[in-house]
Amino acid sequence: FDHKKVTVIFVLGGPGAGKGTQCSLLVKDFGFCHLSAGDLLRAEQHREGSQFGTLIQNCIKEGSIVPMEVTVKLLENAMTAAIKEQRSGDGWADGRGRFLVDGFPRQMDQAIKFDEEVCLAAMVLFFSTTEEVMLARLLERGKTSGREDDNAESIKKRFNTYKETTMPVIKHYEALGKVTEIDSSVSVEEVHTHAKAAVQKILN
Ligand code: UP5
Ligand code: MG
Repeated sequence: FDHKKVTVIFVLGGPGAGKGTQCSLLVKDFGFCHLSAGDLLRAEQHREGSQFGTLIQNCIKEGSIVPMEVTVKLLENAMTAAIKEQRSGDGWADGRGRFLVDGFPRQMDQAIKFDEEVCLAAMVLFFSTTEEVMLARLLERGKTSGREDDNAESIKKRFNTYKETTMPVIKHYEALGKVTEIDSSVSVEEVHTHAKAAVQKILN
């Protein structure tokens, strides 16, 4: 993608840190197109005729990472479609597509592939809180979410993958000076105030 035409922000943080919640609010503030890698994978899992259904289902339940080719392709397709339709609101007012890429990249190989083949991200929003907080949120959400990975056993595996595989990605972008870390232990509104200010900075 032409860097002059798109602004990509990666949104990272542990399972249940509040990535999706905050992205929805930033969409309203700035007219971003919100692409959740997890949501795209879940949609692909249930798409009739998909050859990846079982693979995705197993990875999600085990909290492991789906092979990057699948996820990068889904993101690329979604971005292309959004640009074509000029989907989302104000983000297109200045002729630029604005994307919040939520829950991606969560493994170094994905990060490198996306940087090289899709585009460079302008910044990384990193929502951080404790495992205790994340566990409580996920178990609560699990009562109604229907997500196959919102159970104690899967959550434990997701935490491990996050620590071992995704934290190095965050460290990588930190070394490049791209990360803004936001404490997401506090209320949705407070987290949003900080996230909004951080995004505003790079859009100016
Ligand atoms: N909540 C949110 N913020 C709150 C706050 N400040 N105070 C109180 N409550 C708050 O929030 C979680 C819950 O907490 C909600 O009930 C919310 O109301 C409440 P949410 O905003 O949904 O958090 P989020 O960080 O988005 O949590 P999510 O569970 O979506 O994170 P994951 O990273 O685990 O899930 P994701 O969908 O990104 O990935 C799922 C799986 O897909 C991965 O485990 C992996 O197997 C696979 N995957 C890949 O293989 N590759 C990828 O690139 C991406 C995913
Ligand atoms: Mg999410």
